[in-house]
Amino acid sequence: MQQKKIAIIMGSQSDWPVMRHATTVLDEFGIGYDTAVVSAHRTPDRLYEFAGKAADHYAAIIAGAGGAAHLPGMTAAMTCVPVIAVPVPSKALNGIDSLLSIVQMPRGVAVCTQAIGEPGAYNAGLVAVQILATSDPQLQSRLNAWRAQQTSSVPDEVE
Ligand code: RP5
Repeated sequence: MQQKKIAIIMGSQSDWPVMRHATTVLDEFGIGYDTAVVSAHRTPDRLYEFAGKAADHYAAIIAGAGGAAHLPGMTAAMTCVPVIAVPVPSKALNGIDSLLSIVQMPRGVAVCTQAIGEPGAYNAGLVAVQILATSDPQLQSRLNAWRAQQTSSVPDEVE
C-alpha cells in the first residue's frame, strides 16, 4: 500500500515564509506532501471540502494560521486525521494571539500545537515524520539515526 502523504495547509499565502519550514524535515526523509491555502474564515467551503477528503490521502495535517487562527481547530473538528498546528506570528501581537486561539482546544477535539513561528513549523514537519515512523520500521530507524546525529553534533565545550 502506498504511504499516505502529509498535508500542509495555511490560512494565507502570507503564511508561507513561516510554513515552508515545515517542509525541511519532510524533504530530508523523502516524505511526500501537498500544500494549499485554506482559510477557515475566507474560504470555509474549501476547508469543508479539504477536511472531508483528508483521511483518504493524508497521515497528518500541518495547519498554520495567524491572528484569530481557527484553521487548525476547525480542521480537527472535521476529520480524525491528526492536526499539527503552527501559530503564525501576527503583526499586531507577534503570534501570541495565534498561539492562544489555537492551543486552548476544548476537551474532545485534539490539536497538536507547536511553538510560534519557524521553529514550530520545523517541528511540525518532524512530528509528521514521527507519526509516519510508528508504522514504518525503516523510517523509524532512519529517524533514530537522525536524532543520534543531532545529539552528537552538540559540542560539550563552549568555544
Ligand atoms: C490568517 O490571517 C492567515 O493565516 C494569516 O496569518 C493572517 C493574515 O492573512 P493575510 O491578510 O496576510 O492574507 O487568516
